Amino acid sequence: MSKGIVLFGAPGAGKGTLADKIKKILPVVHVSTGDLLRENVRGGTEVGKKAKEFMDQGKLVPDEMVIAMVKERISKDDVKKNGFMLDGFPRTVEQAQALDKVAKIDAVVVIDIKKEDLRKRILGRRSCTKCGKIYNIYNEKLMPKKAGFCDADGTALMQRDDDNEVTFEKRWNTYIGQSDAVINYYSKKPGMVRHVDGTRTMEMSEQELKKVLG
Ligand code: G5P
Ligand code: MG
Repeated sequence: MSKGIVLFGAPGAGKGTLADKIKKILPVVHVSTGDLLRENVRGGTEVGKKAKEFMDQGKLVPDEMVIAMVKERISKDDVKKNGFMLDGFPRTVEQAQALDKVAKIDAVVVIDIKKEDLRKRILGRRSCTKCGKIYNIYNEKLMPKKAGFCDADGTALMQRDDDNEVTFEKRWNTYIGQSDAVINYYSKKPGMVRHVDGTRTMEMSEQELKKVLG
């Protein structure tokens, strides 16, 4: 049966990186609201123009915009067939309630990490605009082979507009303001929330991951 997975965690916790790992063991469709919003920003759409103001300030994009975007994406055939893995959604109780009305969630994976571990992750992150692959210039294991270019397709890597000290601080505060309420919401359903240690998600074996995902 197809799965509904939610990846939850602070900015830079490793949601996108863990999603890549999970995709190798489960055929679920990776839906990152941050990536969808950035695609809209790059494409100059109305959604993108409105969203950019919030994103650049490290604030949440209004619920109704993000909920509509996710509903549309998860109604597509690939998701119906293979299930989904949401990355960065839901981020508010309102979003979680809206999601419950249209989809069944099997697991909420919370990536636990301390704020002091996140700075280098955020400031050193680079990503490929073509395939989405994520790198980190401060970590030998996560560096691209050729500085500035994607290993997979040779595209020039980019740094996100919100990956700077000032916006990170705001994104962190936004996360702290909403995270407990969302985790409490899902904790009411026994067994739903599964915590993973964000300092060692890269080392987690396939077996460990499968156990977490049930
Ligand atoms: P995003 O795009 O969802 P954030 O802030 O939630 O942004 P972010 O920054 O994308 O999350 P991540 O995906 O959790 O972080 O982390 P990642 O990219 O995988 O890893 C970060 C860095 O650490 C990388 O360089 C990676 O190589 C490295 N790394 C990963 N794992 C490890 C590890 O195990 N060890 C080490 N040493 N390094 C590692 O949202 C952006 C904005 O969009 C809007 C908001 O404005 C938000 O601020 N938005 C929404 N607004 C409202 N509602 C929603 N649902 C929204 N979703 C997005
Ligand atoms: Mg991400």
